[in-house]
Amino acid sequence: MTSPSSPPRVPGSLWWRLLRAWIAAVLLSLLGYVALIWAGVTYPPITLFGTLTQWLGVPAVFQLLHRLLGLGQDAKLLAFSGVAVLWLGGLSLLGSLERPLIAGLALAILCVLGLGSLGWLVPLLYGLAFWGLLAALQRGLAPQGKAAPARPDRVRRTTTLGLAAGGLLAAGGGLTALFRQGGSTTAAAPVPGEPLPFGVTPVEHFYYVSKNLEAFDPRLSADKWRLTVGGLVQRPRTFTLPELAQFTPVISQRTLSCISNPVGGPLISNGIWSGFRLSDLLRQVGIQREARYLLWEAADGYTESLPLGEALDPEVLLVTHLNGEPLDDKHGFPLRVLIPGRYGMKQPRWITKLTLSAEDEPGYWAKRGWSKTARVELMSRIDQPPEISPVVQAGMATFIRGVAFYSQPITKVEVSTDGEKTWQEAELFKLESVYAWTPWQLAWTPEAGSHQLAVRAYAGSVIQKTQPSDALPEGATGYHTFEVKTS
Ligand SMILES: Nc1nc2c(c(=O)[nH]1)N[C@H]1C(S)=C(S)[C@@H](COP(=O)(O)O)O[C@H]1N2
Ligand SMILES: [Mo]
Repeated sequence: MTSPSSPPRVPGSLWWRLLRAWIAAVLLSLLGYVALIWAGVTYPPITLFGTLTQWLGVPAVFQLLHRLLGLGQDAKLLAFSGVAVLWLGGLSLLGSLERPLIAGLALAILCVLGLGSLGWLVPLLYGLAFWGLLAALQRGLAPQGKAAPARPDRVRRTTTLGLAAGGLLAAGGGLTALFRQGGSTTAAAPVPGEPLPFGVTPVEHFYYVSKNLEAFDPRLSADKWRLTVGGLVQRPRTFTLPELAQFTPVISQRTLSCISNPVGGPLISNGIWSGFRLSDLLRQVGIQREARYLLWEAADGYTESLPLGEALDPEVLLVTHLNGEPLDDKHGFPLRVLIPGRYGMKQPRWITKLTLSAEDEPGYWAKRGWSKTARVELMSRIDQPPEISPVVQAGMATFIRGVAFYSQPITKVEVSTDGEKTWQEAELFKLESVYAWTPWQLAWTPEAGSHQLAVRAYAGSVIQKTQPSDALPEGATGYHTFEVKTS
């Protein structure tokens, strides 16, 4: 006997609960996606993908993938599909718990514990939303037995099945769209003689940093240069420059920054690079099972290393051209490495040797106290008015302009003209690549006097660090801020 005030029992067997949880999981994923696109709210499946590729960066997994499929963009998309299955499957299991509130709580806690970089706000939102969805579906779709037969159970069951099938279609459609869209590594090659696309740094202005005096930088001859690939590979070999043309060409717009760039500094530039995927080359030489790290050597004795799992990321490129021209001597002729999301020190120029190894070997700068991973910090910079001649005309409409950059898309830039008391949102100019910086501008008519300018950027739930810190060892943080006067 049930008391009249207790909620109607949910005769829904585990099977019906799973179906409802599946519907809630798909709805939650769709809502989350909309929140990502419209408001830049971090999307947990993407964070999960990042966490897993970091932890599962074990070569065995990637080797299996590459044996099965080769290591094109497809492997990365397949890995993401795996994450989508894990995410939706996990949510369905959680959601099938008897109490929606417990399921929502469990989701929030799992997100906080498992996906540390989400913080607590996003898990809280997701937990609440999941709870709400599950509760609503339970109320709307549960067969109510003897209670109030508003609608016959048959209708509820059919609706549940229909929604679940719709969810299956939506999930399938989403993944297909992702596969269609393919990698982000595509760009139009610049046409020689024509102006570069907006936001791209001309080679003459591309920043330059070297451990060598410029006069002692390598000047390599195209004929004599060789790339030697050895260590734990199945078929060690050397490549001449023309032999590299066998690999599928890739063009990608990417921003490169030096880890020693101070806040507001000039050691950051954006170029259109062409080359090919490192993973294609590694597939050709074959990877031995014990291999764990990739060690680089360059003609100037510079060394760096990368865990093999990360080296197999299809976005890691070996490039021969910058802005449509062969690399010049300064910028690494004939071959240099590009790794998204890392500072320049992680990306050797003039490379001559590539060794797979079971042991890591810290790189040139890592041995000297700089970061081992060299992941980029979220940054923003004011370019106009220039800090070196900070004078503007009183009462004249003008723009404050600059750039922002991170390893994930910039979602918001704010500018202050009153010493960080108030902030205004700047207009963003998205470039064609997610690996490129984001130019921004804000219209401004300065009143007579002096004004303290400042800028800060956001990438989803990642906020630019306020705390000023020196570039050594992990890269500079803090806001770019300076005073301008009116003339
Ligand atoms: N072989 C070699 N590669 C190198 C370096 C170097 O000194 N030697 N410097 C690194 C550093 S610290 C940076 S910031 C970038 C700079 O590249 P760019 O001068 O083409 O902008 O190259 C990296 N690759
Ligand atoms: Mo650097």
